[in-house]
Amino acid sequence: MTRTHYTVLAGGTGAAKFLRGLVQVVPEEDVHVVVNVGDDTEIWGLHISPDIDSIAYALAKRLDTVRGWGLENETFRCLEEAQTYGLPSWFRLGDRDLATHLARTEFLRRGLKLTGAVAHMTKAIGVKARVLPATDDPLRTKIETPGGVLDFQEFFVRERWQPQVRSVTYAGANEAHASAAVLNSIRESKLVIIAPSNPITSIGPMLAIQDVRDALRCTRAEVVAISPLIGPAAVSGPAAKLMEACGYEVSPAGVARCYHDFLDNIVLDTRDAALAASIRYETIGVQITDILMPDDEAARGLAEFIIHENSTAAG
Ligand code: FO1
Repeated sequence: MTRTHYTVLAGGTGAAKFLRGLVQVVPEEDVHVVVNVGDDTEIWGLHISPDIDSIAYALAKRLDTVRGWGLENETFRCLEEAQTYGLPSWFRLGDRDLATHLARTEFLRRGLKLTGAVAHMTKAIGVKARVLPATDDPLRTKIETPGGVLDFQEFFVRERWQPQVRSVTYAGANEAHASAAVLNSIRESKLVIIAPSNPITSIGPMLAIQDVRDALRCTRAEVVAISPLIGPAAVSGPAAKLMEACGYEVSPAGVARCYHDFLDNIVLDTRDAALAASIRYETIGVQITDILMPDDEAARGLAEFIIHENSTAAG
């Protein structure tokens, strides 16, 4: 059977940028995106799926690329009004973004699974790629701090990722299963790409689902990860802090170790070329290029590099 699609494991901002590049290089319909749901939360009774929305909005060219989340040209008048009633306003739901959360919550209430709701909604906004929640089961990232256990959004947005982190856990992971669509996408892929997303809170929750990890170990496709770190610093967000808290070396070599049991290749930034020898020693291939994506043009360049470097394996 000819394998025609590319599978990308994705979190939010970094993955969204990369996907904008990838769909300039391969047909968008050939892209399957398996997306983290560990960041999902409930605000004002609405089911919020931040990573799914960032990916969908980016592919629909509607993402606010300056903020890295939500819709462009957004207003927050409902949020202001909600404050009048004492509703929490630390998580900024935009007026037009609210329609997305209302629609998803309504579709779930009618009995659709998250996968079905997302398929319907992404089609409606013109996304041709398949956007697949990693699981339809409840899976939530929990951050243990000295002040107590926080949901991911409480830690990331409300507390601006300042509290000390004692541990990270994935509530529901042991009971969660990946959908058949996710497993088929990984197993039958031409190439699996791990986006430059936080290994602990964006990719980690998906790897905590045993089916997903097994599919990555067993797939015939090569698996290539793009480092979300340059040297010891995250390109954006708390990846470095969380890796350290989870006992990983804070470097692209530490990222490779997070994925050691299924990773074939890792893409490092030119500035980290000196790390290549130690990673290759662990039998993971190293590919070196400029991994920063300040704009769509740079993202296209990175995607082109990855498809080209891994095209023999992809067949
Ligand atoms: N990120 C923030 O830093 N502040 C916010 O108020 C915020 C609101 C928000 C609303 C909808 C949505 O889909 C995402 C939102 N995000 C916000 C982004 C989100 O917290 C993170 O980018 C991801 O969870 C990390 O990948």
